[in-house]
Amino acid sequence: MMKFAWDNYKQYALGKNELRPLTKNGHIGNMFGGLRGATVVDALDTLYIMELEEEFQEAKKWVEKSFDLNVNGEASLFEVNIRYIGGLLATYYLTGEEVFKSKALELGEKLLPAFNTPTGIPRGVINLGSGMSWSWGWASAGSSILAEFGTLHLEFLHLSELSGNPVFAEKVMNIRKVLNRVEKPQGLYPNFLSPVTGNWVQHHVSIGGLGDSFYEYLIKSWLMSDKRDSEAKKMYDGALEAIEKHLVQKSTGGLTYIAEWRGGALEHKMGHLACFSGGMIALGAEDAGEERKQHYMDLAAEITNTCHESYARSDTKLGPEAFRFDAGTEAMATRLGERYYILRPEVVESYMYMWRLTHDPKYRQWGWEVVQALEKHCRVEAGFSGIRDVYTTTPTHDNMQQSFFLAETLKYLYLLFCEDDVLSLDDWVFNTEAHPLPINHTNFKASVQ
Ligand code: DMJ
Repeated sequence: MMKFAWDNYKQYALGKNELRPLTKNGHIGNMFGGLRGATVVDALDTLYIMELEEEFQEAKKWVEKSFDLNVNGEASLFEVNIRYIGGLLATYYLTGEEVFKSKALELGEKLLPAFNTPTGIPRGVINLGSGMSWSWGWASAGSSILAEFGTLHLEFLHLSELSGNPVFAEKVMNIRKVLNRVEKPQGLYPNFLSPVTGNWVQHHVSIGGLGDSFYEYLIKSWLMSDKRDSEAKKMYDGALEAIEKHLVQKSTGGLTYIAEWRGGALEHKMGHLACFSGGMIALGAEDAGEERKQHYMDLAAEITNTCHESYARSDTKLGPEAFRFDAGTEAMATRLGERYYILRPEVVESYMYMWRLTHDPKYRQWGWEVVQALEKHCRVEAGFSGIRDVYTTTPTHDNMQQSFFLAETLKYLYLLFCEDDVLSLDDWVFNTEAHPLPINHTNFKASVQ
């Protein structure tokens, strides 16, 4: 599947950001500010890990010869960090090849002006040429997004480590400071924060989109520091406790899910994005103390089961973008606009963690069901495509092979069927785009205050 996805991207879209597999051309989009080759950089480490050597060399050659960082355009700080910097750093650590390190550092420098705000909380959009930065037009009152400024920590610590320049680590440690200072409503972290005042702008809380990887990076910061960054662990424990108290629900049919919170009122909806949380909670359970460990493993298994149900209850056996628990519905999309599947990884991501941490064979079984469904409904003549409606067996394709399909979905599926020592969880943490970063077993100064 990886070879098919890559070969088609290479044939029809090399150098563009994504492949359009129906029209057999490339897509550039407006997320990466003039940067190109998002699929190349996102796919590098997956090709390497899968030992697709020829294909890895093709990707590497493109980075060496054609990857231009002197661009001018508005980029998402978050997306550039998780896909490009994460992909380059992981490939450097896996191969030791300097080109990946130098590109990561050069790109990292270009992101720094986004932090020039009164609080040091970065804005979401940056012009990679001029260094000017903005908040997203759609974000309330010029706010920055929790999942965006909260998903820089892992990569930025590595940028400091590799460059010897503390500035990257300082920027992300300051984000922590601001977050620790501001009062949390009932211990929860809302999704919108003003980079000017450092106060919350709106009280919407979600473990799915807009919040998700902030929580993920707290527990992974702790793990990546070889369990020395106790501030991150404390923040994670506090956040998870509040989430469990206020957001975790049980449906009448007995399914556990995590609802969204709008200033106190619950919306009984779970996004596909929120399905990473089963894996995250299992990953953190080990260090929750004897008493809590089993409790969190059970919670992780229940949430993963609910996400599996969202797949099992569809005609394609792929899950919708969001599913709801209301008006007699359980784990199914109720709105037309939420029935699509865009090759997202979060459900198989949780299967991979649950498999590694429990070895219950059902997770491999569930992963295999996803493989079969992808082959049946998403494979088209020239690549893999998202579908517009998971509830019909003759779905319309959206003509987009997302770069995270190669970075994450296929990598997590592959790891689900590998031995545990392939990218062992004892040695690596995956950034939120599934790019592996090494756990520091020696002296990683930047990660500990
Ligand atoms: C990926 O880019 C990352 O996993 C991110 O954290 C959330 N969204 C996509 C995949 O769905």
